[in-house]
Amino acid sequence: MKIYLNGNLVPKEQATVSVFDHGLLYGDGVFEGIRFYSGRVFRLDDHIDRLYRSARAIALSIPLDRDAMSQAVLDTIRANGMSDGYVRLVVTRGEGSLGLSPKSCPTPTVFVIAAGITLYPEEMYRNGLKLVTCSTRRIAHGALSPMVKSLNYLNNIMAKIEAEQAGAGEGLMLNEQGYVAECTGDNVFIVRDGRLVTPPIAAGALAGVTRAVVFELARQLGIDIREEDITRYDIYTADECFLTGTAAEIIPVVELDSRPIDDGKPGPLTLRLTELFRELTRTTGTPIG
Ligand code: PXG
Repeated sequence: MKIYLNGNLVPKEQATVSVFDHGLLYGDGVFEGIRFYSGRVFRLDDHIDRLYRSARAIALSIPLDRDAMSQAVLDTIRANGMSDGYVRLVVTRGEGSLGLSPKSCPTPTVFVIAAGITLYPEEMYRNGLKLVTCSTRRIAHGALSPMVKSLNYLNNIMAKIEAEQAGAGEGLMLNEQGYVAECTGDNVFIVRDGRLVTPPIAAGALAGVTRAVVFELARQLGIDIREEDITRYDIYTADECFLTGTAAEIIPVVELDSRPIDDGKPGPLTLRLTELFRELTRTTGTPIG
């Protein structure tokens, strides 16, 4: 396996980062997770844009321009001879001295991994997954913008542990006000009276790339789609529910907190969107070359 590290493609064994890297010491950095299908990278520009927005928000200056960064992603995939898989793109504050200040970090560390990812077993795509509400709240805007895809995922990890301990496939995260924000690594949607509803970004949802694709698909299908604050009640009583994410794609949810959603089976609109999404991933994207 070849890894892109600071401008070079090196064997995995040589792809090492200093123990003084602030990405490791403080979680100071940003990342993206990107998929490629059938030799094309899905929504590469959207992911690169979000990476640069995340970096700007934490005052981290990425030492490559967007085109060079996109090229690094494509080069890494090509060097590994893959046509389908997952890319992890990470930019950290870089190596520095002990102490929080980024002033001691002159050069950010950039690395790109191309690998496989399976987030949920295939059976969950057919039968749907179960959610539980986590007591760990989604990070508040006043603490660190939840829009930043930073290397600080500890609160989501705590929520994931809660979900796993409860035997659920995913954990639902609420914001400080008690409204639904999202799941630990996915956005959440419900179907109610033929309409799609998802929490607004202001509720603490990440501006998901897959979430945006669902907005496009809904418009194509002529289905009304809205961003509205929702509560757990809205999920308990929804006609359908599903999650979206780069790793998860679109996955049906059939239960929340032991309450079946509608008849406890994946809903028809969820299945239709999944079909259209899969079609898009097979037919669009930036060619690996
Ligand atoms: N919310 C959060 C908190 C995320 O981290 C999403 C929503 C979905 O966004 P996209 O753009 O992917 O549609 C994410 C992204 C993992 C993993 O290992 C999850 C994500 C990214 C990378 C890895 O579970 N989710």
